[in-house]
Amino acid sequence: MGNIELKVEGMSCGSCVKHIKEALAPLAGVEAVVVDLAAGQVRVTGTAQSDALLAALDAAGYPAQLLAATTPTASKAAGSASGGCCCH
Ligand SMILES: [Cu+2]
Repeated sequence: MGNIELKVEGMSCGSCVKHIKEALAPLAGVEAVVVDLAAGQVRVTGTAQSDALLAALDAAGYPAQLLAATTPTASKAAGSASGGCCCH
């Protein structure tokens, strides 16, 4: 068991936090999901595969990347065309 730390783009409100938890919680191996809204980070405890977590977040509309194996992203995602929260 371990922790996987993810940097999640697009989180901007408490509903996003809820969406992210709902997206990750059902995945195999996920025991706990802790979301840090202010930092834009998510910590998943358990034996989940990081690939599955990233895929689930992407599908939920929150592009994410592994924090542990960070390749410094060149720049802040080119001006976030989506603009703001994706909650509806
Ligand atoms: Cu939101």
